[in-house]
Amino acid sequence: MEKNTRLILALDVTDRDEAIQISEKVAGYVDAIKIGYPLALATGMEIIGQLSKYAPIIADFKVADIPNTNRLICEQVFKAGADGVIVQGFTGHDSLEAAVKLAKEQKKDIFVVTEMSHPGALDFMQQAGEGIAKMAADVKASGVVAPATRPERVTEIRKIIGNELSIISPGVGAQGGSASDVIKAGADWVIVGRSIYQSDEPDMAAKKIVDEIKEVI
Ligand code: FNU
Repeated sequence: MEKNTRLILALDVTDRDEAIQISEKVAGYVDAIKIGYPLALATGMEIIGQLSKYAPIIADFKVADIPNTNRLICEQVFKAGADGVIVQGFTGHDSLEAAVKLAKEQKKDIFVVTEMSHPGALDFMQQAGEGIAKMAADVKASGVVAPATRPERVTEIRKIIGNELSIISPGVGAQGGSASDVIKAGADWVIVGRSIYQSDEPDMAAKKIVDEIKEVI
C-alpha cells in the first residue's frame, strides 16, 4: 500500500451500486479501501475484485481461528483479489504465523488487531494489546490495527513495534477520534467509515480528512 493520503476508507455499506459509486468518488483521496463482513455478506466476495480497480483492498474479516483455518481463510480472501487481511492477534503466535507465512508467499499484507477502538475493548482486549503488538513485530506482520479513540495507546504500541510495521487506525469521526491527533501519536494511516460514506458528499468529506492530516505531517 502506497503512503500518499494516509486515508483508508471503511466501506461498510451493504449495497453493491452504492459501494461502487462511493469508491469512484473517493478513489483519489484514499490509499486503500477496507471492506468487511457487511459488504461482503451482502454482495458476495466478487465485490473485492470489483472495487480493486479503485484502490488496494484490505479485507477486514478479523480472522481468529486455528492456524490451518486461518491459512485457508486468507487463501480465499487473497484469491478474491484483496491485498491485505485484518486478523485478530488474541488467538496467539501460531495462528498469526500461519496467516503471515501465506501472505509473505503471495506478497500480501496481514494487519493484526492489537486492541479495538470501542469502549468494550477495555473489558478484555486492552490488557493483551501490548503483548499482541510485540508478537506482531516478532512474526513480521505488515502492521497492526490500533485505536484512534486512544491516541496514547497508539504511541505505546508504536514504541513496541518500532518503525518496520505500519499502524492503521480506526475510530476517527463517528467513534470520536481525531485524524490529526492519531497521526501525530504515531499512526501511518487512519481508517474512516461513516464520516465519509454517510456524507452527502463523500469525496469532500474524504478531502477534508486528507487536508487535516497534511497539516500535521
Ligand atoms: P467508522 N474497526 C474499528 N475498530 O472501528 N477493524 C477496531 O478496533 C477495529 C476495526 C473497523 O466508525 C470497524 O469495523 F479493529 O464508521 C469499521 O469498519 O469510521 C471501521 O473500522 C470504523 O468505521
